[in-house]
Amino acid sequence: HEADAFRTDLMTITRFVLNEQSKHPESRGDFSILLSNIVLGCKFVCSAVNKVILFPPNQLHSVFFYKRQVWQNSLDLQGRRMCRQGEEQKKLDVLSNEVFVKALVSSGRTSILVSEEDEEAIFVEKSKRGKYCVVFDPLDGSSNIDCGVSIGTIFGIYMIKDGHDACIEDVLQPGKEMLAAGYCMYGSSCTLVLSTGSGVNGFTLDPSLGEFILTHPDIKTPKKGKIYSVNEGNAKNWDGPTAKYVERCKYPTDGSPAKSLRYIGSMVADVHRTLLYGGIFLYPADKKSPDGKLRVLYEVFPMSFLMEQAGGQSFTGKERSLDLVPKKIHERSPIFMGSYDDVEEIKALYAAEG
Ligand code: AHM
Ligand code: MG
Repeated sequence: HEADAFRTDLMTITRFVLNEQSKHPESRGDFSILLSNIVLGCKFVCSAVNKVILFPPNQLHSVFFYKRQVWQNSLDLQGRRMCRQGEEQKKLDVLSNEVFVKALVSSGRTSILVSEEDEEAIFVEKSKRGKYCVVFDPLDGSSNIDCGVSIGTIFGIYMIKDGHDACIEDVLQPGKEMLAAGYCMYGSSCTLVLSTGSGVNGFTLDPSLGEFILTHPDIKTPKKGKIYSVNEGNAKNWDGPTAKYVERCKYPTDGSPAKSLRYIGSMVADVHRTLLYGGIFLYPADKKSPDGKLRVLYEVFPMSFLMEQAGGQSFTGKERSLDLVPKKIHERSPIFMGSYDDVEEIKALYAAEG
C-alpha cells in the first residue's frame, strides 16, 4: 500500500524521543543526548558485526575479530593476511564495550556505568558527569558469534534523582526504578527496541540512511502464546515447578495444543521473538546454578521492563523480577518472562510449592 511503498514521513528514533520529551517541559534534552550516544554505539556494533571476518576454526582463533584495516584491504576468508605481525586484534565484545563506554562518557550525561565486560562499575570523572547511570551488556550471546547467529546489546537507564554525588547504590536499585530500557538486535536486520516507561516501540536501521526508523509502534505481547523457549539440556537439574511447567508445555492437561519449542541461546533474539509472537522464555535456577545464569542488572531488568511495558510479565520464581533488589552489580537471577497468561501458570506452580 502506498503509505508503505513510498514512506515519506520518517519517524526516526531521535525525532520520536524528542517528541516524547516535549511532553516533559522540565526535561532539558539530556535524555535524547544520552540516547543518541547509545544509538551511535549500536550502529557501530551493527557495522562491525556485518564486516566481521570468520577465521577458519582451529586455524587461527575461532572467534570473530573486527579488523578495519584487513576488511578494507582484503576479503581473504583464509585469514592469512590477517595475521601480519603488528596488526591489532580485538575480540568483538571487548571492542563493543570500549565503544559504548567511550560514547557514554563523552555524552557528559552519565555518572556510573556497569558493563558485563567490566568487573567493577565505572565512575565517570567528575568534569564529565551527568544525572544518568547506564547498565549494559555490550554484546550478549557472544557464544553465537562464530556461526553468525543473532546477537545483541542490552541496556537499562537509571537516574540520580536528588543530585547527590553518584554512589554504587544508585545502580543497586530494583528494576522498577529504571527510567528506560532497551536492546538492539543484530540479526537479519538491525532492530532497536526501546521503552521509556510508556509502552514499547521498535525501530529498524535503514542502512542507506544510517537512521533507526519507527517500524514497530506500540508493541504488545499476545496475552497467551504458543511457544516455550528454554535450554532443555539442563532439565535433569531443574526444580519441581520448572520441570512440571515444561512438561505441561509438551503434554497440556487442559485440552490446549502443545507448545512449540524455539531456543536460539541468544537472550536478545529469544526475548525479541517472545515479545512479538508471545509465549514464554525461561532461564530457571537449577541444581548446578541456583541463581540461574542471567545477570540481574543488564539482562533480567531491562528485558523484564520491556516485557511488562508490552503487557507481559516477568517472574524470578519468587517475586516480580522488577521488584528484586540487587546487592551486587553482577548478580544473577532465574527468570520466567513472556505472555501474561503463560507467566501466571508458572507463578501458580511456584506458589503451590510454597
Ligand atoms: P553470555 O553473556 O556469556 O553471552 O551469556 C548469556 C547468554 C544469553 O544470551 C542466553 O540467553 C544464554 O546465555 C544462553 O545460555 P545457555 O547456553 O546456557 O542456554
Ligand atoms: Mg550477556
